[in-house]
Amino acid sequence: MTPRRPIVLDSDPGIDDALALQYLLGTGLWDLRAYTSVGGNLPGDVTHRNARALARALRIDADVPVHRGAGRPLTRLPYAAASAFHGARGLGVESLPDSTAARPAESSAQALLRLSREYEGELTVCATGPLTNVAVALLEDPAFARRVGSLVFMGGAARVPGNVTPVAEFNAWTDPDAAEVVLSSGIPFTMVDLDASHGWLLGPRELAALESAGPGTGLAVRLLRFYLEAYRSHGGGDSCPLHDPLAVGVCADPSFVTLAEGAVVVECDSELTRGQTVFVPTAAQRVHYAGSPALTARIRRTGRVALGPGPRDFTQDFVATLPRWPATV
Ligand SMILES: [Ca+2]
Repeated sequence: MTPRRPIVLDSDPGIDDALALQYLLGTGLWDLRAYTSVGGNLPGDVTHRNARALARALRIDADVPVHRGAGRPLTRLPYAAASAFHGARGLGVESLPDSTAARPAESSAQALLRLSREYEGELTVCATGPLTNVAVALLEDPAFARRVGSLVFMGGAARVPGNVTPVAEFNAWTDPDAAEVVLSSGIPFTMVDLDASHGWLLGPRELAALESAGPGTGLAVRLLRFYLEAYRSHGGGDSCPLHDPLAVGVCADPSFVTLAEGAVVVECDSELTRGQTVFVPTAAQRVHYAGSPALTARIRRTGRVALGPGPRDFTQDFVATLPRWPATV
């Protein structure tokens, strides 16, 4: 049996964040060293409470510390809550009891920095909310970028429209400055964007499969019903994307997406295009920005960017994996 690899899940729960956590545990592939919350879908105090409650519901709160993260974006005003998709308190209509575990003294960024030293070159960081915590870690210690083995994050839109404005995806829009700090840092990143996540949908058939899997997927089914209804009422038809779980999937197997190498530059100045993630393929570097030494240097910081779904069926894997880690509620 291969040893489980160290990972931190950094998230802003959030319905699909909750599903991502259960999926991660269900894979059995990971040694979850910390669950770090960040403000995003809702303010930081709410996402932290949700993260603690989810850790309890998924029976990990005695073993996995849940750290509190950034309470606001780096320079922007606090979040416009995404309650329309996630519910007034972030987890549909659920009100899960808080964990009784002690609250760690370290912030999310401090935990990320410590773990990057303990597991230098080996640590995977999976971020499914705005990149504020990762940016704070990088601002405190830029060498975090070279100690992290791999950063996989859900966010951005490379070649498709955004989902909060015509050009911007929610996480990148919420804290564009943090995203730019991260993507210009040299950290080995994989961007799991709307280009890919809109390719792996969950609909009534998959919901029925999860429902028949027993009580351990009851919480996930209730959350998904709320999420599906939100997508339906926003014109999404009868299915919803699996944004955050897909990012967790890609940490273990990139073949769930189709990747290309290049730079991603985040628009931070214009209010019109705030949070737009401009993908500059590596092959195009000599063509673009010839007149700008600053941009020419910037686009040398490259990573992997998903341009669409990949050959392996993520929706199927998600439905098969979730029941392997039953929730208590
Ligand atoms: Ca999220």
